[in-house]
Amino acid sequence: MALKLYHCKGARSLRALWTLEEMGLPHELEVMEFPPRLRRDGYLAINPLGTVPTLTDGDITLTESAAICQYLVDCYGRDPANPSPLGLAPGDKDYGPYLNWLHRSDATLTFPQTIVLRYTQFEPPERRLKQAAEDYTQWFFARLRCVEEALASRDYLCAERFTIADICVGYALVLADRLGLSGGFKSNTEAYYRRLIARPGYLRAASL
Ligand SMILES: N[C@@H](CCC(=O)N[C@@H](CS)C(=O)NCC(=O)O)C(=O)O
Repeated sequence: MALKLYHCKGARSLRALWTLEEMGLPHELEVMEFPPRLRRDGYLAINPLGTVPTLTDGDITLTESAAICQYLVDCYGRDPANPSPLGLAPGDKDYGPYLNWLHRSDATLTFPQTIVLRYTQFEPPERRLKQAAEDYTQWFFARLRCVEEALASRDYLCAERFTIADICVGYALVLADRLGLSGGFKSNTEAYYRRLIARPGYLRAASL
């Protein structure tokens, strides 16, 4: 096994690192200054987009955080003698919702947050856009209703257990917290978020 993760503290690469920690998979970790395209010599040769995460596994390279989580459970969590509970497979009852949450975690939940982050923190003061930040904050909370509703009668999003769907959606809640938006979580979401970030696997990943 030759897994290597390129990570920046607090970035989406936390999803991949959290999955590695939950699975107990041996890996090499490189923690870089953000943004790595400017701060880590040679990073664009590894990932031409300059984004994190990047996972390499021998000559395979992945750069999408939710895809990396799925790759890890599918390629390293399917030992019939000891399958990882973090992944679902076609044929599992909740496989459809599981895939939907994996994609939703980025395409629907972190997408509006990225605009808030950019126009409240990353741009220089003269380029910040209060209106865009407010509008996309509202957009985020409108989309977050799906999480609140899904948790009305269960502790985790699918399969009645903790999976990478929770890791991927959980990162959107971590980012919301970082953006100062967690005060807007409704009760199910708030309790879920507390449950996720109390996990030893999360705590280890977040500390690195
Ligand atoms: N859809 C990608 C997004 C990757 C991404 O945009 N990562 C951000 C950090 S959270 C980044 O590296 N930004 C730095 C840059 O754009 O230079 C994923 O989920 O991995």
